[in-house]
This record gives sequence, structure tokens and C-alpha cells, in this order.
Amino acid sequence: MPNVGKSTVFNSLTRAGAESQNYPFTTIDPNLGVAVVPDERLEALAEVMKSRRVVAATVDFVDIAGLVRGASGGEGLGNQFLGHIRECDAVAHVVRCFDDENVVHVHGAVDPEGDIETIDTELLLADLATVERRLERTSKAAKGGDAKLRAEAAGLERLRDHLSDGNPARSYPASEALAEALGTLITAKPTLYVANVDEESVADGNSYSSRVEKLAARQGAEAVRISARLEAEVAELSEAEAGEYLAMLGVEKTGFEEFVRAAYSLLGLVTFFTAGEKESRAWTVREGSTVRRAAGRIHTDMERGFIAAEVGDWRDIVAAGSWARAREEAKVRLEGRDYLVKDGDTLLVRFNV
Ligand SMILES: Nc1nc2c(ncn2[C@@H]2O[C@H](COP(=O)(O)OP(=O)(O)OP(=O)(O)O)[C@@H](O)[C@H]2O)c(=O)[nH]1
Ligand SMILES: [Mg+2]
Repeated sequence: MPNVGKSTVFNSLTRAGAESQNYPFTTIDPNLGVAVVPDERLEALAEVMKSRRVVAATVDFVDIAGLVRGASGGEGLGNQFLGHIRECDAVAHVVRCFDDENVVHVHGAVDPEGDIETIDTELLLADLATVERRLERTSKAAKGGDAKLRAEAAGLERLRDHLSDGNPARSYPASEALAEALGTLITAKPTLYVANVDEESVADGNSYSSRVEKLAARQGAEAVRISARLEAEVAELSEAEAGEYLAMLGVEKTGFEEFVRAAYSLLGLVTFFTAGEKESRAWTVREGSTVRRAAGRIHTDMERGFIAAEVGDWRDIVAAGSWARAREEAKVRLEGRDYLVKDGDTLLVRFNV
């Protein structure tokens, strides 16, 4: 929705300094920013290795314009804005969960479920239109008798009914025939609800945020609580002042770290590490990637000339304190090209080009 705090949340995550103002449609063109994923495992590795450089994993965020009722029909630049969502891998849906009579709500009252429903309906309608167009094309082409096309058309009909009943595409059973079609749908994207609460409600939440959490649970979606306003304020303070201020509010964590972590896990990624004196670094690959593919993230030469990788769990590497020690203690093993990288693996790649 417009004016619910999306740009404020985005700024708190990325420090990108996007414009945030107290009126709807402050944001028209998308803002791009990068958030660093906090990772204690990487910190621990860098410390024992005495790394001169520490490079964390990152998530790219795009802050977009608010949608309004009718967006799927082109209302309020709807088509353009929906296009920005289509380009992303996952959606963080910011929901206003704070009272403030000075901040305009486009429908006049704070209403988290109503807001979510308005937006979800537009996203569903947009997907429904996409599926109907595709169904029309596929049905026509299937008249030629091609079995594959007929199966796709039948699948699209079932998908259309699923969406018409108000269900997001992400709850439609995975199907090979529809993989391509599903890939173009907004409601197929993993979604995280972000309850934007006031400073006082970060610690325990409020009635709005608990409603968002309940709704998310019903949908099988995730929800996090964050106070964007608090994040913005804390960003202006020195570390000592920030600590004092947070203690005064009874807040241990501002929600920022949980948000970035939740966003990261939403994307179905795993983190692996490289660790040494020169640099310790967190890398990102899709779940189910082979170690050879993972090596390619570090350098294309490593994928091309891949021989084998020494692999150790990050905890074992930290406990050993060095690769040499970890080898002595038999805490690293040699894996071939088809080994599937697990979250927390620490790699040393052997290659030859
Ligand atoms: N009281 C309070 N105000 C907030 C909070 N978060 C954002 N705001 C205010 O709400 C107004 C809108 O914030 P933005 O971040 O620009 O909202 P947006 O969703 O990006 O808005 P559009 O780009 O116009 O759709 C600004 O005046 C913010 O200061 C909050 O947690 N508490
Ligand atoms: Mg904005």
C-alpha cells in the first residue's frame, strides 16, 4: 500500500537513502539497494583465521511504488508497478502496523488484514489475467492435437480455478507441465510479511502485528516485525547512544537482522564459506548446487579446472583454528565434483587450469 513505510524499511536495511515522505506515491521509480546479511559464523571464522578482509553475503532489495485497488486493471500506474514485482525473486510485503494520525492511510484507517487483502487481491487478479491469456494461446495451439500442449492447457485450467478461488499460485502443487507458467506469476513468489510497528511495539508486538502474524501462519507464509522508524532513528546515533536508547525501550534487537535473514532464507539459498588469512567470505548458491558449481561462484577458473574440494563444517574449522589443524584432526574431507554443498560448509577448492 502507499505510504505504509516501505521506503523507510528499505533505507533501514540498505542505508541507501531513498526518499521517504508523508504522502502516498513518494516512490514512483524503484530504488535499488544492497543489504549485508549478518552472519555470526563468518565473524567466528574471520576471527580465528585473523582475516584481513571479511566479506559478507548480500541481498539486493528493490523498493517499489505502492499499489492501489484496481492496480491489476492498470489503475495508478498499476501495470508498471506490478512489472517491478515480477522481476524479483521474492516479495517482502510491508504492512502498516502503527498508529499515527499524522501519517495518512490511503483508506483512512489502519487495517492490516484489509490492506493485505487489497494487495493480495490485486496480485491474484494480475496473475489470473496472465494465466487466462496463456490458457487462450495454449488451447488454440493444442487444437493441433499435441499431447504436451493439451496437458498444459488442462493444467492451466486447474491453475486458473485455483487462483479464482482466491488461492495464491505458491500453494498450487508443483507441476512440471506448468513450471514455466508458474515462473511468471507474482503470487508464486515466496512472500514475507513485514509488520512495520511503532518504536514501543518492537519488543512485544501489538494487536496489529499479531493479526499479521496470524494471517501469515494461515497462508503458510512468514512474518517478521520491524520498526522502520526506530531503525531510522538508531542509524543517526552513535553506537553507545543507540544501545542506551534501545535499552530504554526494552529492545534487544531491532528486527533488522531477522528481516534480512528471513529474506535470505526465503530465497532458498545456502551459504558456504571460504576462510583464510587474506580473506574470509560468505558465498551464496541455490540449494542443491554441486560443489563444482559453488566453486564457480568464487572464480570461473575454479569451476573449469575443478579437481576436488576440502570441505569442513564451519564449527569444526573454528574449533581447529586453522586448515592445517583441521586436517590433522580429520575434520575436513575431500569431496568430488558432484558433492552437494550444505549450508555452513567451509571450502578449500583444488583446481588446475
Ligand atoms: N509513526 C511512524 N511513522 C512511520 C513509520 N514508518 C514510516 N513512517 C512514516 O510514514 C511516512 C511514509 O513512509 P515511506 O517510507 O515514505 O512510505 P512508503 O510506503 O515508501 O510510501 P510511498 O512510496 O509513498 O508508497 C513517512 O512520513 C514516514 O516517516 C513508523 O514505524 N512509525
Ligand atoms: Mg516509498
